[in-house]
Amino acid sequence: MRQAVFVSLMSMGLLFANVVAALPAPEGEPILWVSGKITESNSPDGVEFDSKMIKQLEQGSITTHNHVVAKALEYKGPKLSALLDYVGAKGSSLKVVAWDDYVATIPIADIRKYGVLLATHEDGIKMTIDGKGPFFIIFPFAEYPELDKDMYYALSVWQVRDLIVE
Ligand SMILES: Nc1nc2c(c(=O)[nH]1)N[C@H]1C(S)=C(S)[C@@H](COP(=O)(O)O)O[C@H]1N2
Ligand SMILES: [Mo]
Repeated sequence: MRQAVFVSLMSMGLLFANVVAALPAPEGEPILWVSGKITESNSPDGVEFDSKMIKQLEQGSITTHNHVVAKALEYKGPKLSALLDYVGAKGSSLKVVAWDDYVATIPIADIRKYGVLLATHEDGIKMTIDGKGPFFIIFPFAEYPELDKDMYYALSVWQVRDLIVE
């Protein structure tokens, strides 16, 4: 009996450890805040990222023009799908909030289908907040002509600050 109680307490403990599934806290200054329908956390509101955590995510590259820049430039940064997997995203859309309080909501199916990036670099140069940084949502416009419409331009958020899984 006593052993059974001990075993069930142990498994409850393990279960609890699984539920809170704490990710390491950022060592540096947080630069991106992710919240909403996610299973992982490293802060009361969700997952905070510093630049080191951002670099550890699977990176991608997209060379494309966009509605702002006619010339094709190479964008690099974490794949948004890798970030969604890291935080344990359970929703179907991603609300993106910029430092200028601009808000856009991207279907997660589009993020996966088009390999959308949370770009940090443009032609090898790190984007800063006085430009399109620290993060610029990049769709592969050059590769998929069907993206060339207002909806996807409006989803190309720059100066990204918060991501909320809905
Ligand atoms: N941070 C931020 N990103 C944004 C916007 C904005 O106002 N702030 N406008 C969006 C909209 S509605 C469009 S159509 C394009 C506009 O880009 P442009 O005005 O540079 O052509 O960027 C998108 N990304
Ligand atoms: Mo727009």
